[in-house]
Parts: sequence; C-alpha cells; structure tokens
Amino acid sequence: MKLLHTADWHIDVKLAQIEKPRLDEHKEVLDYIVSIIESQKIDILLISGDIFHRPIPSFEAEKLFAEFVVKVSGDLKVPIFGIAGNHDSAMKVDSISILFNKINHNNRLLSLTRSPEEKDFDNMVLNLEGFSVAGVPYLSPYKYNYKNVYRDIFEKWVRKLYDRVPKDNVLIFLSHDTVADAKFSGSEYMDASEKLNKDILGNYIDKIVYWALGHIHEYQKIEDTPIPTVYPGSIIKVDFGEKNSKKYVVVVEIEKKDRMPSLKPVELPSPRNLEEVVIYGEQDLERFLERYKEEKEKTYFKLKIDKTRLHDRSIKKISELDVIKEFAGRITKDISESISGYVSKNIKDPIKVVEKYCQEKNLFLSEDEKNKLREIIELLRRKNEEN
Ligand SMILES: [Mn+2]
Repeated sequence: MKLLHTADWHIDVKLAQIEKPRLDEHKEVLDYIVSIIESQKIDILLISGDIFHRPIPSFEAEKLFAEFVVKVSGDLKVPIFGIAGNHDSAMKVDSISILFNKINHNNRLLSLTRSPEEKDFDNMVLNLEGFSVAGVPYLSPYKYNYKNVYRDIFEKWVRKLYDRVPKDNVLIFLSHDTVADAKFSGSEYMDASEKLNKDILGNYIDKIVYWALGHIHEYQKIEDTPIPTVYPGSIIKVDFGEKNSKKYVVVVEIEKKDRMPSLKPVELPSPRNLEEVVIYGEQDLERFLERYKEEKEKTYFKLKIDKTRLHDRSIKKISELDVIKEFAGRITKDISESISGYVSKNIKDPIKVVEKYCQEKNLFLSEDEKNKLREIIELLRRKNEEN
C-alpha cells in the first residue's frame, strides 16, 4: 500500500506588498503531484492541513482545488484524506466536503467547528482493506479554550479513533500540530497550542505505523519517536523563512508484514525563488536593477534598503518595482555592533566573521561596505588599545 503524504498547501497565499496571486505556482506544483500519484501508483493522498491560506479563499483558488480533486479522486479514482489546519476555516472546509465526498466515497475532508461529539469520531476514521486512516483536524485554542490541556484532549481523541480501527488494520494518523524538537521555518503561525510530546502516540504502536503531520513548513523527520513521525513541509515556499528550503511530498509504502514503512521524499518543482537582497548604496541598486530585469519573472525579491545612502530619485525608482521593500537606515551600524564583541577577542580578520554572518543571513556585502567595515574595525581596535 502506498500513500502520498502532503501538507501545508496554502493555496491563495500572497506575499506582503505584492498583489499578484500565486495560483500559477500552485497549479504547476499540483500538476506535478498528480503526475506522482499516477506514476507511483499511489493508493491514497493525505493532506495534513492548511489546504487554503485564507479562511475565505478566492473563486480561482477554490476552482484550482476543485479541478485537482476531480482529476485525482474522479479520473484517477484515488481517494483523498485531508484535515483542516489553522489557516483553514472549519466552516469552509465543511461546506467543500459535501461535494468532495460525492466524487469518491472514500474521500474525507475533516474539520472541527467545535470539540467533537461521540458520533463525530466515526467520520474521523476511514477503514479500508488492511489499513485505516484517521486524523484530528485543527481546533483553535483561542475559540475553544483548551490551552494547557491540549495534550490530554489530544490523547483522548487518539484513543477514540484507535478504538474504531479494526483489529488487523494498521493505522495512519494525521494531525496539524507542533511536536517537540520540530524545527520551524519561520513562516508558520504560532498559536497558543501546546507542543506535543514525541512519544504521545507511544501507547498505540500496535496499530499506528505512521504519524502524518502538518503545520511546520520545513520537510523533516522527527528523530527518536516510537512511530515514524514526518512533516513533509509546505508544497511551495510560503514566505521568506523558506527562501532556501527545498519542497517535498513523501511517498509512504507500508507492507502488511513489515510494519516499518519505507519513506521516500520526492522533491517538488520550485516555480519561483524567494530572495532577500540588501541595498546599501547606489552601486548595489544598479547591480540589482540589472538582475531584476532578467529574473523578475522567476524570483520574488525582498529588498532591505539603507535609505540614508540613496538619492531620492533612486528611492522613487525602487518604489515602482514589484518587490517587497524593507527600509532601514542602520544596517552598517547593526553589523558593526554585532561584531564589536569579536574585535577585542584577537580575531585576526573580523571581516571574515562578517562575511560568514552575511552568507548565513543571505545578505549581500559589497566591496564598499567591506572597506567601510575595515575602517570601523580599525577604529574599534584603536579604541580598545587606548582603554
Ligand atoms: Mn501552514
């Protein structure tokens, strides 16, 4: 049996300051996911929450999703099991699921508008031949006031789902949560939910063979867990926190005899790059404008601009570009402050430290800027010697 685990689609996401919807990116990636489902002969598609980025998605976003569902669950007859994430409106997901379930009777799109009642748990489990899929959709801690007791509630729900799985079935379990030790990308929304312990499903290992998580946008397998625990990450780069990350979906193959699933991450195409560029002065701007001409169709740029070193006409020119602008007038000062500690520690070449810092932060350091820093370092050295 082969499952395709995906999460955090975020259809209809936009970048701050850029009006253009990013549905063309989603279309390309979703088409690619369809091709994986076909070529790998996937038996069921999982979506571990955050299908849409906004509670009320645009008509175009809903159309894109509907087209995908018709292709996968209608034409290819592959069921889809999805749960709502913190970005999805539970009501919206609920209303979509009515038609969704008609396309394929094994489809499930689960949402919680309130804490589930006993009968709701029946719908949260899909029992098929030899395996079951169950999931806990996201429930807002603010609306339902479960802060600090979420772990207990979660465990109670897992127990109820587990009890509904036939004795000989293995269970694949979905949720949209933060697990201890998971690494954030920086573009996830931090709510008041508690982190779940890595071993919270430990009492159910006789049935549960895979924990299909969503919420964190970096692909990762959590280490030292009783059950394979995986975040596939988002399917496109949702925001700049993910600018350097690759995007994946995970093919999970489960043999009935061998309960350890084999996991194969499949890299997705990245239709657009996200890149941060620092503009310290006129020279950097000129260089950037050359790149912008060439790359604006395939890259979203975020400019960090030192306003104090640019002519007014240059600032006006920047304001007309279709880029994200962040104005700061203290970049050099920030860096010089952050390295002043190193200078006194007998580091031979503090510029190397700065270069490394800039590389890590994906900042551009111009020759001009390096010369300025050399001057600053010299000044600091002399000052230290005087003291
Ligand atoms: Mn998300």
